[in-house]
Amino acid sequence: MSKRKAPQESLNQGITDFLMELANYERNVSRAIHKYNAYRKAASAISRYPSRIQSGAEAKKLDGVGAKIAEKIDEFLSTGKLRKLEKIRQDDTSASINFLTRVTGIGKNEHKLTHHQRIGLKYFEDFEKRIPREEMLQMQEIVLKEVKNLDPDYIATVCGSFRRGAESSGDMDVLLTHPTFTSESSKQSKLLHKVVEQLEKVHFVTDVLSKGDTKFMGVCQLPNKEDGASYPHRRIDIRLIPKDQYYCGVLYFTGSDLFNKNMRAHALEMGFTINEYTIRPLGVTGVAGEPLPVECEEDIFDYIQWKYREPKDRSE
Ligand code: DCP
Ligand code: CA
Repeated sequence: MSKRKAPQESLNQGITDFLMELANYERNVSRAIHKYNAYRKAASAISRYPSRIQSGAEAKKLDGVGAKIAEKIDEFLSTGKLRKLEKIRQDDTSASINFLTRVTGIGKNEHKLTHHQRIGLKYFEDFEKRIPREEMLQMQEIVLKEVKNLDPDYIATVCGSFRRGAESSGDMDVLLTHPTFTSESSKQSKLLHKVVEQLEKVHFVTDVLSKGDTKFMGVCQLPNKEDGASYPHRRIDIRLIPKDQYYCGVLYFTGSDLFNKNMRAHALEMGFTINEYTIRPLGVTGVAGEPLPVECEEDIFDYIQWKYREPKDRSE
């Protein structure tokens, strides 16, 4: 059931509609709450007016309708539209914000955002920026150093577009495993939490979006530059994967997604099914068998009789 009341058709619907659209724009995009209230008040007065308004001057007699709104009403009555509104509608930012506001009520209830959404807003502009490879290299160095310091038996790989050699990346995708953690062994969530805590301790990880036993999603930042300038905050995901599934994970998270699709299609032709965790043979009936042992990425290519492709050659 809709929480909104069904709008009552009024004689001056065209005018009240454009006033409410302006009101929402002022609230959601300009964050001008007084203008928002002014437009709403005018719209409300006009919606209660019992006859069809013929001019701005007529409307101006109503409480809440000032000179500027009267001018807009004149423009609307003579041309059937409003230049200000046309401009607003063409603007991508305001269109997006209005859309988001409508869908989730973000603008209205900022205090009701989830923690994840709040961090997303806090670093909104940073997260839109891609990460130059030079910075990814520095980030990788920090992560690998801290992991190895904790326990040299850890294995960690920065995957995603970075591993494919991309000049810039959208985020940092780190995979983590440890020889004592397999799909047969009991859960070892400490293995992930220890790494996250260490990265927080050295102030590399700055915020936590979510922290599960096997998947951490968060925010990180390189230490300030020599001149004191700071780097943008970046998105980082760390996944803890059982050792026996590690290389299927590395393959999957190295991508690209197009390459993954093509490789899976080839695997199917050869009678195997590959996913983010395992490679399994398909029986004659099409039922997947037990996972095959995998010690490195090459093993997976070998099973499906595909020539090994270096990460840099995996764009498709
Ligand atoms: N992946 C996939 N299919 C998806 C999403 C992801 O196969 N629907 C795999 C391939 C991607 C990898 O996970 O390369 C990481 O996902 P990202 O979205 O982080 O993609 P990239 O790291 O390739 O690109 P970007 O530089 O934008 O982060
Ligand atoms: Ca990525």
